[in-house]
Amino acid sequence: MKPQDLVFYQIYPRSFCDANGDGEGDVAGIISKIPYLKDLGVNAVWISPCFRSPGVDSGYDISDYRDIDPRTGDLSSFCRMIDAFHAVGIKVILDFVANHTSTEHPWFLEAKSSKDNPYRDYYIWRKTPPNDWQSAFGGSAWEYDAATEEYYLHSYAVEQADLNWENPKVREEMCAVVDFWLDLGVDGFRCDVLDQISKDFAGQNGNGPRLHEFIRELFGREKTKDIFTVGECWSADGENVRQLCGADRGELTTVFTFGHLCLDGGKFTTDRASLKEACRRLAEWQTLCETLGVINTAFFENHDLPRAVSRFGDDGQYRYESATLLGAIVLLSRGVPFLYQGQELGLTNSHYTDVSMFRDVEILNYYETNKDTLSPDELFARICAGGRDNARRPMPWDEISQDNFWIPDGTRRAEINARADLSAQRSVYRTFQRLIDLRKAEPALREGGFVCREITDDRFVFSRVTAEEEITLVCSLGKSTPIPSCEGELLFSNYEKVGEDLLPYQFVIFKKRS
Ligand code: TEU
Repeated sequence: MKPQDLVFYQIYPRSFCDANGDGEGDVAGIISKIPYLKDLGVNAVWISPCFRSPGVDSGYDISDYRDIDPRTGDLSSFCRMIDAFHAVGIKVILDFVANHTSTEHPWFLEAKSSKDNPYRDYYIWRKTPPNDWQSAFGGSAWEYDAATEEYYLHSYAVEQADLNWENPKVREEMCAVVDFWLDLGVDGFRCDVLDQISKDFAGQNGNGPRLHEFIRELFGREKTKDIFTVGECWSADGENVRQLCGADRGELTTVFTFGHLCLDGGKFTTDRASLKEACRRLAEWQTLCETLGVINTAFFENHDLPRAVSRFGDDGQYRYESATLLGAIVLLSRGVPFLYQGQELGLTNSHYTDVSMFRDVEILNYYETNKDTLSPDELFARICAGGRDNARRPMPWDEISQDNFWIPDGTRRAEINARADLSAQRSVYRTFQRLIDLRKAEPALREGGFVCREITDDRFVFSRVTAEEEITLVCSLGKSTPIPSCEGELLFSNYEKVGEDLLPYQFVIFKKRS
């Protein structure tokens, strides 16, 4: 199967489905929802980390790469889950967290025990910090260890120590981790902050000089030649992407880049994000990747991002319309589309006014750093708009909230939940289903070129084109606006009627023979 034939759905296990009622999503819960995913039409899932972990960064701080966290399940249930996905034709990729381990990982416990421990060099130690790198979650990225009188690097939380990829033993260990999961049947990996594994201590923390060599050492092997890999590469520009994407050269199938989502104002901002600007950048990136001949990804959401319908759409009156419009943009784009759990229900951000509602280390650090300088209203408004917990609230399967869940709910569950959406006349899920079906039915949506027709304040129009057909998506970016003249057969819209004007957040899809 070609990468473009895949439609991915990201599962964040802790918050997906709690089958045993202990307050944590689990493997049994995921298995119970396979029919729901199959019906939606996705044919691949990315499972966020649920390996053994102290849980400081919700699983991205791994203390055992080869075991499943007991809160989520165990290795044998996890393997049953992989088989159950495969049985219905859904591929499974796992998160591969290569840049850092938990400081509870046995390697780090050994490493910090003494300077001459054989594991010392698995991590990055310095007598004095060689630069002023900051941790992504705030504060210096160098942490002093009083016992051995050196600093170690942590690009993320203090409890996430960066591995030293210059050490060949680390590279061997990481290849062995990849092989362990391939032997258990997984189809590939989403590689967490992969562009940070090679360091350039005199420059930025990313895209170091040995990055491509390290990636080829991991994925340029006989055993890895047919797997699907997607690297999370925040700092990649066109040239980096050209080098990174090339499974035939032992590098990656594709990458996640974030240019269309890193808009002015930063992460914790209440400034309204511009849908037009996001579309403009997305279109630019689509065109560039096509010119470069690489496979790109298409997405608006993941477990680190606020809900797209709240950020770019209208999560009040036009929630159904804007959620489905954003879905249409992703699912009709060039490359490999990724949906995030709950996006298919049009889940929204919620508003909270008490710090006890949050669990994310990034939010809590931001809160601590800013609580004395910002007013509580401003601080909560920022956290609620940009915080990662928006994506990590429990998946609302029905209207009943679970009191003992690891993260408090407080979402609009009574109104927005899977049961309600599936029986609603205007169901976000059903519209996503139709869009996925369309992508499967129309080669142009998988193989076709990307042609941006128009981006104005009011409209975004693009076509996917092959020698035989042309499929055009016409979007209202929020207001009523005339439909530009589009030839061809009307396939469908997220409104019942298609008139002379597009209505707010309406999309219309046309098909024409070339
Ligand atoms: O994210 C990398 C990353 O850069 C984000 O942490 C980003 O800086 C932040 O979300 C922006 O607000 C990956 C994972 O997706 C994330 O969940 C992890 O926390 C992080 O790596 C560390 O493993």
